[in-house]
Amino acid sequence: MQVSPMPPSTLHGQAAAPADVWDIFCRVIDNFGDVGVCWRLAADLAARGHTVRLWLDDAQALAWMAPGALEGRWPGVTVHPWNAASDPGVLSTLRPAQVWIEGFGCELPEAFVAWRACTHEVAPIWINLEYLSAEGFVERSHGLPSPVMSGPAKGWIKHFFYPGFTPRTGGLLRETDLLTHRRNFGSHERKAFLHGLGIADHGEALVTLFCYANAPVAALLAQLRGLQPGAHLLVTPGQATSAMEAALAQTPQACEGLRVTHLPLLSQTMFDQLLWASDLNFVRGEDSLVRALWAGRPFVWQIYPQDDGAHRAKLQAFLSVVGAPAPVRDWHLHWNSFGLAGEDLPLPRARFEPRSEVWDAWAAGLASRLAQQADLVTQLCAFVQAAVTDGRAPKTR
Ligand code: TRH
Repeated sequence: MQVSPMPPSTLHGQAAAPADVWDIFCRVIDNFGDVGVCWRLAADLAARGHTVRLWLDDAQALAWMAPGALEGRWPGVTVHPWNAASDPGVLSTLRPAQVWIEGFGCELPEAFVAWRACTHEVAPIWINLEYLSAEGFVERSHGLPSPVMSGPAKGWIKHFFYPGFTPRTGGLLRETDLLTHRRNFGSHERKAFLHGLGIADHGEALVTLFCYANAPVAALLAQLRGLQPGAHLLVTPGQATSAMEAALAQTPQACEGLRVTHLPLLSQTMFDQLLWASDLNFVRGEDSLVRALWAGRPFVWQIYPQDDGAHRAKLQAFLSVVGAPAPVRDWHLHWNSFGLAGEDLPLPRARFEPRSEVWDAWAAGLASRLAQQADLVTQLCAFVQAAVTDGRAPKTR
């Protein structure tokens, strides 16, 4: 079975018929991105009328990321421990799903696959959801089939589904009401939001810091100290806090003249609002990058480091696809190369103005341009619908 990606132009406004049940499988490698992306996907599908079971090997982060999710208080989504998918008692009560999503190439539990192969006549539409990248292979590989060669599902077909930034990819997660909420987040809402976090707005540039521990924070602090009328740095817990501590250990007076607030872990909804409220967002990995894009505010992305150095090409591909102007490009290169070359790369302050017209206009224009493309869930539903309509789901027996 080969299901070609739908031409993007046909997807706008298309209401894919809700599938009965979707199973999403996710293994947490590290950090928060795996669970963050899979949860957003699950919640978005549920909001569009689908029933979703999310199978996780480590669901702890959901307690703060999506309050109520673990207690089953999120309409349309249930969260299940990974091992339960191999439990015969659990399997015997499961309604078969129409769609399986294998998050980031995690292998599905064999007992789960075997149960399906033995008990149900029609195989699910099986999709391997890949990591986000702007590299050229994404357009080439999006939608390609991958036959299962052995095991209980031998003869079935998985499909690669690649998120991306261009119309020939699977697009980006964007809930149907996200941009309306962002537009309605005016100065009154911003003030109330910040007040809720205990932050008084004194008119300084508000800068959110969500980065890995090796980010060149000392250099950033030096840049922020020179800003007029001042800067207020909002530091997220975990690695960003460690990066701050490392900077202060290096230069104890690094924060002089700066306001610094350490934030608690916020729900994803509040995290989005934090990005909308800030003048400049430092984000990392995959999901927070996408949210910074939708915020339409200036941002700097720290890419998830890979041992083989492959992240450099990935960063360059991103900067080209989003048409980053020179100051934005410079900032990204500096922010990401520190520690790799072992050099103290100077950050060009003159080119760094969180409220600069170049940066503001580029970020806002990019958000509008990307919003013209069909979002990931719309595309996934269309993909599934095409496979179902064509009757191409193989028989299991
Ligand atoms: O945590 P990350 O570094 O995750 C990474 C990347 O996804 C990377 O691509 C992947 O390979 C690796 O994990 C295994 O960054 P990311 O993707 O931005 O995920 C962070 C999530 O945490 C995102 O969903 C936003 C959420 N978040 C909150 O909801 N509240 C918060 O207060 C914070 C700080 C984050």
